[in-house]
Amino acid sequence: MQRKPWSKDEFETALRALDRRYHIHHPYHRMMANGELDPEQIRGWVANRFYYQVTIPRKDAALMANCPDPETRRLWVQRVLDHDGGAPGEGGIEAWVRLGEACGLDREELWSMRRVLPGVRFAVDAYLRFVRDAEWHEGVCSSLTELFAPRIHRQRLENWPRDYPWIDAGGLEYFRKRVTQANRDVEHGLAVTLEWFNSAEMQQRAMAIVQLKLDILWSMLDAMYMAYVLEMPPYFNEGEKA
Ligand code: AHQ
Repeated sequence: MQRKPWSKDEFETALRALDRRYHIHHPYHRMMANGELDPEQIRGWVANRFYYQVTIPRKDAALMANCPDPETRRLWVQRVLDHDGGAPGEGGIEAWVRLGEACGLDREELWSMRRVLPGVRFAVDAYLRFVRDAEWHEGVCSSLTELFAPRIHRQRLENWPRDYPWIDAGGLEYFRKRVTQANRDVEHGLAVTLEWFNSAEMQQRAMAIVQLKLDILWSMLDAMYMAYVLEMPPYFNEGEKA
């Protein structure tokens, strides 16, 4: 157990070392990066991640509701606008709908949430509930998996046109925007986290919070791997003799 607090540099190094558990290393994501996913497996990922995308601004609004500091809310509200847009047809959720359309999913199918797997729903709902109930600095800390996000978005921008030429490149706009938005998010989120979690015990708490979010992201892909790679969606064996 850590006895004295890390310096800010040591603390940041410890947070960044968690990249080894980021979902870029999940088998589903490795298959994606190697061009091994078939169209149905891509559509399953897009449709399930849509539930995560529409939940992010609700998570951010929940954090703002817990935060008494106008300066922080003024910065954090940008995250809500990034997803909800400034007007109809704008924002990250709309860009994700366009990603879905480019992959052969229509708007109604995405918004119906028919394809969302129980494991994905549980993981995403756990994220929203954590932030809704957490002290707001802990909510800020939980967004720091985005330390590792620019790399995963750049990887898709590089690989998808080569590996998934059947997907119109215009659908990748979401990933393009996230590279800069994630960097901006992290600049603020990391500064708040390094400043606030200033005792050894609090820094261990911060590490556990980021681990929780890594578990959330990893579990989402576990559910998708079972369903779309192993072809064992929930209750696939219904009716078999026990
Ligand atoms: O598209 C993503 C996004 O808008 C966010 C917000 C942020 C948060 O507040 O937790 N995390 C996040 C992430 C997004 N995309 C994921 C991906 O793999 O495309 C990565 C994810 C994250 O790392 O937390």
